[in-house]
Amino acid sequence: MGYRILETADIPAYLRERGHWDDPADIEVREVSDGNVNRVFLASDRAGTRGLALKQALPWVRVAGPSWPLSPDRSDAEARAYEQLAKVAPDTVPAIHGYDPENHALVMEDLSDLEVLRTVLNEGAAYGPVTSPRIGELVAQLSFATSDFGLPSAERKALIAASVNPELCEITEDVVLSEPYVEHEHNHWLPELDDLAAGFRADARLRTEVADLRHTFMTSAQALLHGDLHTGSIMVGERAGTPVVRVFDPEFSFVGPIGFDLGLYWANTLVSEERARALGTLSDHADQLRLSWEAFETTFRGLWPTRVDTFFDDAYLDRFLGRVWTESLGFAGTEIVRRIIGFAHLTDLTTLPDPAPASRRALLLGRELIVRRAELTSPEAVRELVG
Ligand code: SR1
Ligand code: MG
Repeated sequence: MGYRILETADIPAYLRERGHWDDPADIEVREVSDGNVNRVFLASDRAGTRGLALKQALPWVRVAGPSWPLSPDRSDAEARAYEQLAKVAPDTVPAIHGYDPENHALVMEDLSDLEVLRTVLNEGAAYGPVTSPRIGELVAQLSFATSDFGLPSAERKALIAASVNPELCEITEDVVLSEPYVEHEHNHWLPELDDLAAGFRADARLRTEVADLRHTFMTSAQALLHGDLHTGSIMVGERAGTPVVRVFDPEFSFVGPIGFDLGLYWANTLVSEERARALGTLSDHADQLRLSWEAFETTFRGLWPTRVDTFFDDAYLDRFLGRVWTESLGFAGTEIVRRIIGFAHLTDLTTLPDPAPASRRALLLGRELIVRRAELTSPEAVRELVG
């Protein structure tokens, strides 16, 4: 394989070797891998005063094992994305202490004082006023800075070339943007949803709209994306009494349509809303799409006067943002659908005592977002649809 796959016992010596830790005898390590794709370890000193996180890409998809091989070079995309994110929003990503391309390992800030947003929502917490605005602002900052509005044309071409991430894009093109609409071994669903799963596969209108979104994903090089911006890629909490939001895991990053990042976040907020509705714990769920969009739009418009190419005029900005809005809704719909009848389901729904009714509602909402995205011209219109 040509590189060292690190086990828990290897981490102290590895951190010493890489200059991250002086005394390997004073390190305790635990594996905390949680996502579908990689391994993550947390190292701390015995006094519990210092911690580091180490993430390593395996040559396969972690949850599938060697039967689903995947180039570990995806760690390069993640390291590059963190560099860009740190330029525009250093307070919204973990500090990166080092990247080892030979072993596909990133050493970074330990965020274990924070919690994964999906986890806190599943436990019944509200979003609060900070998280969604911060996510919208971050998407605007990253996307403006890496678009043709933020970078001169030649630099943009270099960024696009440097950021190609073919294998992970192909995973998205497959598991999000096609497999749920055809027969595929990755797909699974609750038996109570047999009718909808079959109906979606036979739905020609839906298929064409998803094909349109898939082609947009494949061809629309608007800006650098996080690429997998769901509520499991966001940590929240407080430090010194101040709310903290950190976005991590940008290994699916590439230069693509901005609406893919917003859409994934929106889908996950809408699914969290269905969970809360089912449990009778609805709080501020219904505000999150609007809050993140408003922050995105305000930040993007605020950056517009700094654009490097003024041939793009103010009327074009309106048109551009309208397109981003519409595409975001469509991508949100595809993310909802794949999380229920495709691969990689969401604990928001799977841990409900009776997941079928909420899953059904979410699936139908996902379809509407895809096929009616052009008619839904405001957050209020989406609200009416959600009901
Ligand atoms: C095989 S990877 C499946 C999913 O996990 C990641 O977090 C992405 O969301 C991907 O689609
Ligand atoms: Mg991930």
